[in-house]
Amino acid sequence: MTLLIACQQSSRDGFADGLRELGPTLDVRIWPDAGDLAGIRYALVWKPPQGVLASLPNLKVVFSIGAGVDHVLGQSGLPDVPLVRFVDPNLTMRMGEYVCMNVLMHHRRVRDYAELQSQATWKEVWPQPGANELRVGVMGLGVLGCDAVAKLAMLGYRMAGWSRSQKKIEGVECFAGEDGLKPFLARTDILVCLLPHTPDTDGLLNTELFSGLARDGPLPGPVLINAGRGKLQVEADILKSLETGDLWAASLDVFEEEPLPSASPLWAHPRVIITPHNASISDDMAVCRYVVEQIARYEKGEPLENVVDLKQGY
Ligand code: NDP
Ligand code: OXD
Repeated sequence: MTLLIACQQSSRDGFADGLRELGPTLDVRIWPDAGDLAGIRYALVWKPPQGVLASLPNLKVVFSIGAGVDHVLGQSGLPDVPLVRFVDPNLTMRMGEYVCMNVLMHHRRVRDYAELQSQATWKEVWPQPGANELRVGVMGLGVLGCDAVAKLAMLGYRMAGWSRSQKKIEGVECFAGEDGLKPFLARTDILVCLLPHTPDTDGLLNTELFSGLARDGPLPGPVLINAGRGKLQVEADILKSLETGDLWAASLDVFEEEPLPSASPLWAHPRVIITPHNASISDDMAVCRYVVEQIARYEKGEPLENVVDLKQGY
C-alpha cells in the first residue's frame, strides 16, 4: 500500500517517519519523489501543488492534514474519491483554549492594563462586567464551534451559535441560515468565527455584518475573533469598522494572505491581536495515528470517518 505526502510545509519528513513507524506496511513517498504514480492509493496533503492529485489514477482516499479542506478543494481536476479531514480531540482542545483566551483578553481588557503597566500606572479605570453580562456568539457549530460554545458557557458567558442547519444545544440560543444571521448578530457582543471557507462564507465578515452586531453591551463596542479562515474576512472592512466603532477590537489568527504582509496596518493596530494561524496546529504524530487508523478501517471495508461533503465544501 502506497501513500504519497504532498504538502508545502517543513514537516514532510516528520510525517513520513511517523507513518512508517505506525504503519510499517505502508510504502510512504514524498512528492515530488512519487515513483510509480499508478501504485499510489492514498494521499496526505496540505496545500498540495496543483495537479498532483489529478495525476494519481488509482487514488482511493485523500487525507487533509488540517480540519479545514479549502486548501484541497481549490485543486483543479480533483479525483472523485473520499476526502477525509482531520478531527482530533487535542486539536479541538487547543482551539477551545485559543477562543476562551481571546474572549477573556477582550472582556478583561488585558491590552489596556498592559498599556497602563508599561507606564507603571496603578489605576482601576474600567468597569468590570461579569461573564454573565456578556453575549458571545459563535459562527459555526461543528466540532470546534460546539466545543468552544461549551467551554465559554462554563465560564458563564451568555451563548449563542449560528450554523447552516438548525441545532438544538441546551442553554445555547441556536440560529441558522440567512434568516438567523441578523437576530444572531443583534444579540452578540463578542463574535467568534469558526466557519470553514466555502463559496457561501467567502467575505462574510464585512462592514455590513459588523454593523449588525449589538451596540448595547457592557464593552465599548463589538469584538471579532476569527480563527476560521482568512478569506472569510475583508481586512479593509475590519480596519474601517474599527474606525467607525462598529468594531471595538479584534483577534485574528487567519488572514486573506498568509503570512500577513509586513505592510498590513493590522500589525500595528492597538486594538488588534494577531497570531500566525496557530490557534490550533495539527500535531504531526496525531495526524499519523489518525491516517493509519483510517486506512486500516478502509482496508477492512469499514466506513471512513469525517468524510467531507464535497457539495457543501466542508
Ligand atoms: P465542521 O465541519 O465540524 O463545522 C463547520 C460548521 O460551520 C458547521 O456547524 C456548519 O454548519 C457551519 N457552516 C458551514 N457553512 C456555513 C454557512 N454557509 N452558514 C452557516 N454555517 C455554516 O468544522 P470544524 O469545526 O472542525 O472546523 C471549522 C473550521 O475551523 C475549519 O474549516 C478550518 O477552516 C478552521 N480551523 C482553523 C484552525 C486554526 O488554527 N486557525 C485549526 C483548525 C480548523 P452545519 O452544522 O449546519 O453543517
Ligand atoms: C486546519 C488549520 O484547518 O490548521 O486544521 O487551519
